[in-house]
Amino acid sequence: MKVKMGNHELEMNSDYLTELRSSNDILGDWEALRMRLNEEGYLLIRNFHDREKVLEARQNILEKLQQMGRLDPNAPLEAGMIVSEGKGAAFMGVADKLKNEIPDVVALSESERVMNFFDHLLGGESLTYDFKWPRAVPTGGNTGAHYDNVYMGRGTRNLYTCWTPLGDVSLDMGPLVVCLGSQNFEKVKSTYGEMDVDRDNVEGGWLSDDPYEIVDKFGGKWATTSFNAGDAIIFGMFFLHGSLNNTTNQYRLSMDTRYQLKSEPIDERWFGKDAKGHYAWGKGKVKTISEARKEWGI
Ligand SMILES: O=C(O)CCC(=O)C(=O)O
Repeated sequence: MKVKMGNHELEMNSDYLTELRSSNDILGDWEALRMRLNEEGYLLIRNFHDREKVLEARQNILEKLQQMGRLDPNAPLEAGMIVSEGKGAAFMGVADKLKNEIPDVVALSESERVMNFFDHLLGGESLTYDFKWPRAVPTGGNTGAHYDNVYMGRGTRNLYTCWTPLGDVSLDMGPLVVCLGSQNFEKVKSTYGEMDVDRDNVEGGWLSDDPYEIVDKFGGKWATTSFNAGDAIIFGMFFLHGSLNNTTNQYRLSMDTRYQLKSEPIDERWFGKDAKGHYAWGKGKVKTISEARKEWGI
């Protein structure tokens, strides 16, 4: 099967793209899970969340999209069909206001089941960012390859992203795609990976929108899968990822949320009632990623 990432077509099960491996075989063995996360860079867990709670969160976000006039009024709500004169993406990063607007989405990210998992995985009491990134990705939408550290690297490095599809997300709906091995791209980690978009003001923050360029230049292999509601994938701050294009006329709904130990330093931008988020990025003189990459020698 062929899929798209930006302007590039990739063949599933080829030299450039493979299937993600699930870690359900070692669930409950915390040492094994930590080792796998460390060695492979991610944990894909099927039925990580209570599927019913994910479907409630989906309903919640769909109702919100309907109120915003984003959905085709002639299609069933559950399909999340985009209105024909679609306005593009919706949400993409919200703090306190969200708690009232899509409470079931926020509750899912902070559920006892999720927090218990991170308490065990991290070996202590965990916390989650107040800021959440729910996404309604339209037809043609995708995310280019990036490390999350460039957006949230001011606190502990022992910080994890959990990407949760809010519904079943097949390959043509644009699921998350990760670059296996990118946790070991030392030169990329110490240059691009140490960038801070609010300090360095580099356009977009993506290392590249070309999946072939990454593999040919730095190594690794892309990997993705079809996700079902309930599944989640967890990875650290230095693991290149993005998403495939959504080629359907339904919104791809997902959320990405962050977890760390309570005892470790936090990145203040993402906490509190008035979490300021990115405050300087995109303002003033912006550097292009190609200029920055030239300077870094990558
Ligand atoms: O959902 C996407 O398109 C991108 C998600 C992402 O970049 C993340 O989870 O950090």
